[in-house]
Amino acid sequence: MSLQITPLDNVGIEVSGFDLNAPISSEIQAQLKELWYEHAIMVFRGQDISPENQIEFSRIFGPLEMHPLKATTSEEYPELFELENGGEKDKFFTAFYQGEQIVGRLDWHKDLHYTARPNHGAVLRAVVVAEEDGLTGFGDLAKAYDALDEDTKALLEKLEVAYSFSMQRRHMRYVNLEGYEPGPFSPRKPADVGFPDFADAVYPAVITHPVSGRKVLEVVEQFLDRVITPQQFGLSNDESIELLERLVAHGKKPEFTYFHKWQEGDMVLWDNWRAMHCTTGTRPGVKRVINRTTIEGDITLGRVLTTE
Ligand SMILES: O=C(O)CCC(=O)C(=O)O
Ligand SMILES: [Fe+2]
Repeated sequence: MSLQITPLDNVGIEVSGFDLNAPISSEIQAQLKELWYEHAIMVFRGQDISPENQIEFSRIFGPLEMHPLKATTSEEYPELFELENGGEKDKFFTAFYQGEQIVGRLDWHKDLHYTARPNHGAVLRAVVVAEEDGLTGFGDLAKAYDALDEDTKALLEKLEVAYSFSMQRRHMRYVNLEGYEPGPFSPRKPADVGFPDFADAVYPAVITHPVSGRKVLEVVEQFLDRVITPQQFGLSNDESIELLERLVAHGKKPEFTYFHKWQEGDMVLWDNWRAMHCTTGTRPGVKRVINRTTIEGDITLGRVLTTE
């Protein structure tokens, strides 16, 4: 048995040539892990995979983490996080974009970024495929970093960026708010969804991937708030804002991103230390179910801000 690798559009790979339901040899496991570090985003198609097998497969890449939002984990399989559109909870995730109601749209983000200790990765498996929309986007921030000019790279070595957790999208400074209106049931504060009020998390503007050693642009639109003390590094506050706007736009360029259009039997694994992701959402009433497993982050990449 040997793995076949097909590049996806721009970033990531599709991996085929093995059966996810059969025992996976330690040799193949090692190859899969290596590919994960090399490409960050991996798609598997046409797999008729059970929840147990998803959990077992995910463990190849590290110990699994339970998600803090207990209400959305599966009762039977605590490692599985169930993401559902088209059900009772839709109203809490519904907002207006250019006058259109959309359920579950998420800006580009890294999971648990706001804790300073993001999970290492995650696996998504399509359980019910939305009849339209419901794409998941992935962006490779190592490739985005590599493509920056040398002056920007040198500047970023000196800078730190802060992420400020908030429940209200309109409080986020670097997402596109044009034509956005929250829905009547959109959560307004962390306690509304059982979250603590996280303190700001700070990261170097460029991190070194703990395993591969690659440099990763640590600038992602969701919750992004500011450069820490920009004047100490020769930037006015205005310049630091323009820099973050430029970097956010850079990371989202088509050449660093891939949008996965789900089909039945699809599974996607990504490296959350390197890649960001987003979701396009669905129209109200459209059913979409994804099962997710989370690979623990055993390293703190940022720091929780206590003093500035
Ligand atoms: O529903 C999706 O496609 C992904 C949602 C998401 O951001 C996540 O699972 O971390
Ligand atoms: Fe996410």
